[in-house]
Amino acid sequence: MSDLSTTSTQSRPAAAGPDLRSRRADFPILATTNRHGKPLVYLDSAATSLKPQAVIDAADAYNREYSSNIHRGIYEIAERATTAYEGARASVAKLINAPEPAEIVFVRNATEAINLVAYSWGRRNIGRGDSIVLTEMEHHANLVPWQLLVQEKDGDLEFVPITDDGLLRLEVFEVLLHLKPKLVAFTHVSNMLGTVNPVREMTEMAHAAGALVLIDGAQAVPHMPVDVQELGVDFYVFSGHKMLAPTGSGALWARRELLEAMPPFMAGGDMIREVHLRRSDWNEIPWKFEAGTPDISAQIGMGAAAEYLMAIGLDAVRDHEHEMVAYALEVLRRDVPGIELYGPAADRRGGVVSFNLPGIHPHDVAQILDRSGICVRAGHHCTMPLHERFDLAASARASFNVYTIREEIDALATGLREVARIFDR
Ligand code: C6P
Repeated sequence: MSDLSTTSTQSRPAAAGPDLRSRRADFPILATTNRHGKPLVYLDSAATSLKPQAVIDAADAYNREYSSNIHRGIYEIAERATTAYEGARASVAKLINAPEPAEIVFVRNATEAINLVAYSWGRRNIGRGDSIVLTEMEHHANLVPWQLLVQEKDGDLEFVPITDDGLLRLEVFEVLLHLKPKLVAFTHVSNMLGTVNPVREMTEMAHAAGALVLIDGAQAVPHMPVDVQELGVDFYVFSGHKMLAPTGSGALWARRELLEAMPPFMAGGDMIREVHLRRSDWNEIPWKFEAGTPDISAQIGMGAAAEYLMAIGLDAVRDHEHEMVAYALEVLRRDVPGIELYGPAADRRGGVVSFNLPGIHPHDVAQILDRSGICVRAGHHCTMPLHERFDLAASARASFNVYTIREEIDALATGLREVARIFDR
C-alpha cells in the first residue's frame, strides 16, 4: 500500500513549500509513529487540533516556572501568572478583533460558552411564546442548551433547513424572521458539511427583524480571519483546543453592554466584588463570569496559539486549508470509486470532508485506516439531526489544519481503496 509509511520522512513534505515544511516541524506529534510503525496522518483536526511547540512551551512554563493562582497573590510568580493570563485574553481579543479584552470571557470550551449565554442571557430574555431560530446543521452544543431553555420557558425553536448541497435556505430564514425571534444562533462553519455560512448577511437580516445573533465559531476561528466587529454579531463562541491550544480553554465574546446586563452563570470566588452573608456584588466583566480557579495553563496556551496563528496570518491559513479541501474533493472523487461526499463545493466550505463508502460502516473505515496511521472521525460528529436530514446513520470525516499536506490526502485515498478492496466493493 503506497501510503506515507512507504515515503521517507525527508521526502514527506516535499510537495509543500518551505514555510509549510518548517510549520510541520513545529508540531512534535507529527514525528511520532503508531504501534504498526506508521507515521501519524492526522486528519481529525475538527475534533481537536494538534499543538505546536510554542503552545506546549507556554503552558509548560506556567507549570514549571510560575505555578500560582491568578488575581490573588501579591508575590512575584503570582503577578507573573496574572499578567500571562490577562495577556492571553488580549491575544485572543486581537485574534477576533474584539473591541476590548474585557469582552472576552474565558471558558472551558464552546459548549460551556453557549450554555453560559443560554442560562444567563436566555433565562432573563426568553419567555413564553418567544422563539429562537437555529439551523438544521447545528452541533448538539448549539442545540441542546436551547432545547432546555425553551422547555423551561415555554418558548419555541425554529430551524433553517438545508439544501441537498449543504447550504442554508436563506429564503426560509427570511420567512422565519417574520416570527420576530429573540435570538438567531447558528454555526459559522459546519463540522460535518464544512459549509461556511454567510454570517454577515444573516446577521443583518436577523438584526432587521429585532433578533440578537449568536455564532458558534468552533470550526471557524482556527481556520479563517474572523472579525467580530465586521461580522456585526452579538455573541461569538469558540474552543481553544481546535485552534492549536490545550484542551480546557475557550472563549465567549459578547458586546460589553450585553455582558454587563447579564447575570452571572456560575457563582463563587473571583466573580464577586463584595460578599455579605445574605447578598453579594458582582465583579466587573469579564471576571463576573469566571467563578473559581480557571484552567490557567490552558488559557495561557490559548493566548500562545492565537499569537501563533496571527504570525502565520489567518488569510494564509484559510488559503492553505482551501487548497487542501479542493485537492481532497478532487482526489477522493477521482480515485475512490463509489465514494459519497457530503457538503458544498470547495469555494463554500472550510477544511472538512465527510463521506461514506457505500455498504461499509464508517467505524470499519476508520478502523482499517488506523492500521495505516490515518486518523479520521467516524460517527454522527455530534450532529444527529443533520445526519437524519441526509438520511444517514453515520459518516466518516477527514478534516484539515495548517499542518495538513497533500501527501496525507493521497494516503487517505489509497487507504480508502484498500478498505473497499477488503470489503470486496
Ligand atoms: N466538534 C467534532 O469532532 P467543544 O466540544 O465544546 O470544544 O466544541 C463543541 C462544538 C461546537 N460547535 C461545533 C461546530 C463543533 O464542531 C464542536 C465540536 C467536534 O466535530 C467534537 S464533537
